[in-house]
Amino acid sequence: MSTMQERQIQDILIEELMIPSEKVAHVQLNNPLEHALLVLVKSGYAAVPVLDSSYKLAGIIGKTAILNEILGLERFEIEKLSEMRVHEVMKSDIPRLTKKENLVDGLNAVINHAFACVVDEEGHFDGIFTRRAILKELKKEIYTKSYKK
Ligand code: 4BW
Repeated sequence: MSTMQERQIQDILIEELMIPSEKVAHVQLNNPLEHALLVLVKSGYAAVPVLDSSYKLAGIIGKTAILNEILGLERFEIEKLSEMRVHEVMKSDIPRLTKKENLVDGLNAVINHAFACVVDEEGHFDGIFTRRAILKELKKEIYTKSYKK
């Protein structure tokens, strides 16, 4: 890759490609698991961000984690959906990005995750950066290169 192309990629900021918070489905720390499962099923997403009451990022929660949690020896223990809260099941060790990081930082963050959450200096949730955003940029890059040949 040429220096010119590298510079262009590093000039693309996360804030240009992220999905802003108001368009991101999310749940809150103290929501019952039942609410989280409803949001996940209705939105169609496998996992969504978890926020605290001041809109700070706390983690993410996914369908598989919820189903694993309520899986008993012989049946799903459905009653747990109303007894347990999101904070008991969510994953908090997740990649985080800031708006001013660039596409390469974003690429590193989504190698092992379908999306990375974007936060400000105080941890407030700004949005998400997805694998789809990276793939769209790579597609542009490939098309531009083919066109130049
Ligand atoms: O409802 C959907 N609309 C569209 N346009 N695409 C969807 C939808 N649901 C899934 N997809 C596609 C996307 O390409 O399937 C991919 C995997 O979805 P996921 O992970 O396993 O639910 C989607 O890839 P992506 O856009 O790169 O998104 C990666 C992950 O980011 C999703 C989901 O966990 C999260 N996500 C994306 N948009 C979101 C969101 N979470 C909450 N709110 C959003 N608006």
